Amino acid sequence: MNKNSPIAKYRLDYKKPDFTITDIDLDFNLAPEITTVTARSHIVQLNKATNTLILDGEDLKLLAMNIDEQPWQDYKITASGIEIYHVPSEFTLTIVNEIKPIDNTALEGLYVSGEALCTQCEAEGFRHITYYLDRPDVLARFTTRITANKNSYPYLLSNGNRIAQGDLENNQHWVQWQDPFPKPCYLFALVAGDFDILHDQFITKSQRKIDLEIYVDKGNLDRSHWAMTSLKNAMQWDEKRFGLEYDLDIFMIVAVDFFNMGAMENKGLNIFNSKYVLAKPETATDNDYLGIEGVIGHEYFHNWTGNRVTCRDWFQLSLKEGLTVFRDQEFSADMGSRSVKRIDDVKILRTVQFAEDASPMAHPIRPEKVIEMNNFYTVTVYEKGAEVIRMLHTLLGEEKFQAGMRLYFERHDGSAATCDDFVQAMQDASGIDLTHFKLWYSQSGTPEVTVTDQFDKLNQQYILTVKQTTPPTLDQTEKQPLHIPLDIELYAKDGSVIDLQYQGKSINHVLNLHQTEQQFIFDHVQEKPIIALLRDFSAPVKIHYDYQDDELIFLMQKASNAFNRYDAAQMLLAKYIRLNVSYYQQNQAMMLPESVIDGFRAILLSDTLDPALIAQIITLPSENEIANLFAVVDPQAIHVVRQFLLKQFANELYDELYAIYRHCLSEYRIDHANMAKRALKNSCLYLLAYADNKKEVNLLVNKQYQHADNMTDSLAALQAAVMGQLLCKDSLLAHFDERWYQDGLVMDKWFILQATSPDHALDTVKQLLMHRAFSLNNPNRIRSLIGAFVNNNPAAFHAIDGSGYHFLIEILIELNLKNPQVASRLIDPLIRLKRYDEQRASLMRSALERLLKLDNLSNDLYEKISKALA
Ligand code: 0A1
Ligand code: ZN
Repeated sequence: MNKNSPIAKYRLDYKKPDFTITDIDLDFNLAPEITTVTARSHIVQLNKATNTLILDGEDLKLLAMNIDEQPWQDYKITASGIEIYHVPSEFTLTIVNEIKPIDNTALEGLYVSGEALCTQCEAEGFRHITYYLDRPDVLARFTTRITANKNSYPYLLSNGNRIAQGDLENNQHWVQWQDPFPKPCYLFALVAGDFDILHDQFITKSQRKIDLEIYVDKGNLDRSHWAMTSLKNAMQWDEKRFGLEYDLDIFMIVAVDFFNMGAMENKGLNIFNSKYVLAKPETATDNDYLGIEGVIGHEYFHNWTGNRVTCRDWFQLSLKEGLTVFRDQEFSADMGSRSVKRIDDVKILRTVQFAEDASPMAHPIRPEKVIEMNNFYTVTVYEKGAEVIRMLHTLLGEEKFQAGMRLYFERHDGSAATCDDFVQAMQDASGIDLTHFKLWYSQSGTPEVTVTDQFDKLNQQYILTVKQTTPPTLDQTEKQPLHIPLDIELYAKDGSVIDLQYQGKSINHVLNLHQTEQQFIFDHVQEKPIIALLRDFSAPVKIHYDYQDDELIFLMQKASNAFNRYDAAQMLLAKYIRLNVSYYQQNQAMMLPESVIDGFRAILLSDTLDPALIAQIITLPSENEIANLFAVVDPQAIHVVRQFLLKQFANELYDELYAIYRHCLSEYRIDHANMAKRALKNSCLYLLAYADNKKEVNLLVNKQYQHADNMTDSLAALQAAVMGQLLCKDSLLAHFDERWYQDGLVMDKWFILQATSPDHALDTVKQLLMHRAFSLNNPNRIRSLIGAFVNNNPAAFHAIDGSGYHFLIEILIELNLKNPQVASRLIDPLIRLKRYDEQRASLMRSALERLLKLDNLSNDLYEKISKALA
């Protein structure tokens, strides 16, 4: 951590390691205050030109060093590790060092979570445990022996299989683990603590019996069953869809309360943020259940895509993350509603990833230059990375895509690979030329595709002209045309689908865009068709086409693709949002035509559509989604316009919303059909909360809250009360607090609601910093109170007096030292100053300049601030 000399690394500077480590024996003598680590590594020289071994290490106290069992003094400790001179070409290195888990508030390396000790080593956490070649292309076989107090730490866990254990004097005991699969050190894990354990088994397709164990805090066993169900579903799905079987005899998941991210795929011993494990109907919403299913799947799928084949260097992160997100998305789609899942994923991409492209942190899915690797666990690497894999899947089709996967494993199993290796396997297995497609890995930014059309009645031809351009991003000014798969469909006025053909041949509905401008001609088209563009969001692009309102209403009702229906509704709303923002800015009255309301009414009353899809269509875009429609964002105007639209919908559709609400009341079950009904019911309730008929709605909301037997319904009622500023708001908030204040995960929901409330949110957030359930040491609490405020309450955060920025700076000053990773995620909304008017931009700039002057500014924050101020 040094603001004056953070060293950037470049992808193109990759060099093979000079040495490798084939085997490592770790021995931990565990205690929270001081842990002693003894590491015995078998080291082999790879580059004959050097006999200096350079190991990474941070915050370590070296106690002893031996080479081939002899004390070794020929070394120097440096700022980033240790240099050991004149080493032999093959030898055993023994290092003994001390670490202090209790002081580790950054939650990287070995740290204390509640009563337990646990590790987080991705990306570069292992260097906080011992001196090592902390890079993903060094793969070693690990054995780990852990000694600790038996009362405080009855369970001692690490990767692989338990091979020995025993008791010692003074209430100490030990366990030894062996992982037969060579792995990079970022996949190392250790957990010590006292837990309740849920046991189960899975029989693989080749009839191997796998023990499944989920470790949770004592008393939480009744919240671990859904995670186990999800795990078994994931194991089965990976066998069926990808032909991939689990490889060890045991698979463990540990839930911890203090975790910087969602979860971690350590070999055989996944460590999870408890948010993505614990669920029971009283405490978890339907979305929590879906989140758990997705993250359990994600980490499990990493066993092949990430662990068996890992990354050569961290610039290749999307090799494992983009692919694994694609796999978890497909898993969730196969388990539930494919179209609803697709829309949810697209929403995240359009809201958060498009915003990242428009920010100073814009980068390709395979970054070129990195100061702090932890800053690159981004929506671009993950979600856009998954879109790139999805485009490959669209271009190849399932069968060839799976052939590509098989070839990829055949070539790279047990080794560290690159994104190029992956695309090469896809190309070789399919015979499809992917040379141009590879540009998606190196070009950043959101491509814009503009479509114009022409109907030639005389020749019965429909002609599409498609142009593409990618606006410059901060990291890259020059852009080239990409290979974009554009999935389309044409409709006649009666709703029938028009066959795509040209000169007697049928044309595939996925058009291949390669050039800045291309034309596509369709024959035998008898009338001007209505076009559905970007079916299923076939590419991560912005699309422009001059739709008329009636065409969008037609697509909302008739498009065969659910995403297109949803998207047509979004485009219709976007049109009137833009218009009303400019009306508002010019002090004119806002308006929404009756025909638009009628279009939504028809969707609401449809008895053929999936209720969850209806819920998505009638949910207005968030203020952040709306912000992406504008080059210069006016958060105040966006807020007012959105509130206006909510009110219009609520009042105009009041009777229908009420009726559908009642129609959807049903007994609580956890299955997708039941969840879908609940989603629609609660979307209706949410809209109703904005109606003028406050009295009636207040009764309805209050009643739902009082009678709810599950968190989805209680929280939906509470949300309606807060967002609609209903009379019952304060009493319900107080009741919720009293009932749940001891349960951090539940209180997170309560914090989020108040942080995103339209009413005096900043004052409330400041007060809640002192709440009994809040702690600035716990990343989940920080994200739900402070993160929700700065990210999801843009009108309040961007208050024109700068109070939101000032508040964030104070918090960041504290977190910069405590937990740089969490601080660095919180700063994102502040570095986007170029998206705002001059007054806000200058306030944001001075806030950032203040931070830049800090002593001990972390590399994490430095990287982002320096880009923002450049
Ligand atoms: N590989 C994990 C994500 C992860 C990354 C970094 C972490 O700590 C800095 C923790 C987890 C995943 O993709 O799930
Ligand atoms: Zn992952």
